Amino acid sequence: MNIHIISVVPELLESPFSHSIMKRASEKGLLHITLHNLRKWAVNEHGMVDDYQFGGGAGMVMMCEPLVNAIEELNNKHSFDEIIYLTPDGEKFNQSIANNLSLKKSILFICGHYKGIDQRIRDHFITREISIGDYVLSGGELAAAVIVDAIGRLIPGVLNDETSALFDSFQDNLLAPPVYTRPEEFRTWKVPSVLLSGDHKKIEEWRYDQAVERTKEKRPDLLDND
Ligand code: 6GU
Repeated sequence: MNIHIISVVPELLESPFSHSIMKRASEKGLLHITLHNLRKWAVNEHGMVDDYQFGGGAGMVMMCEPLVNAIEELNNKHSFDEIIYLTPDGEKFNQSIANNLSLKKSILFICGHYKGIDQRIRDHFITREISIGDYVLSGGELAAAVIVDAIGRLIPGVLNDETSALFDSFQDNLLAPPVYTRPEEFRTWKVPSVLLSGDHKKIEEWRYDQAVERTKEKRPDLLDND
């Protein structure tokens, strides 16, 4: 999968994709992430990419010209399946959107800043608008990091059997069950005996029951969803 990200602070995104699973995905050639600095398409030598909003009001708006030039240049070269604008007023991100996006070949993410981008860009170029939750971040970069991580790990071959995404929380609208590792007893606190029984069918049943209990207790909203 090819992911391109346009941002005014691409440096913010260098670290999140350089470690652990995301790093492995790039090394295996399964995920290519390219960061683009919007200032490259600035309207003047001062790197101008935003301006005051018509009608008055506090806060700057990202201008049409730099972003449209950037989007058109990149889209001509890479022909994106989706051009996604990251914004607090977008559709709320979840595992089902992550699953859907992980099947795409090529995605362009646009990180908003300030008061956001000129509406005409949204009207004419953006295919999807996504938010990562009901709170406001100072820019779309951290949201891009969250979304790219969530979809990157779903690309076939990125995770191995041990880290398989099939058993993640949310894949079946259930939270994941509790997990334990050695030692079997720590300060008198014991690991549930079923996990040491070697009876795989019983272990599966226990995990499922625990997942349902946990979901009822912490996230009952997930259970009334279907
Ligand atoms: Cl995608 N962007 C910004 N700026 N704030 C957010 C967000 C995105 N999602 C939640 N809050």
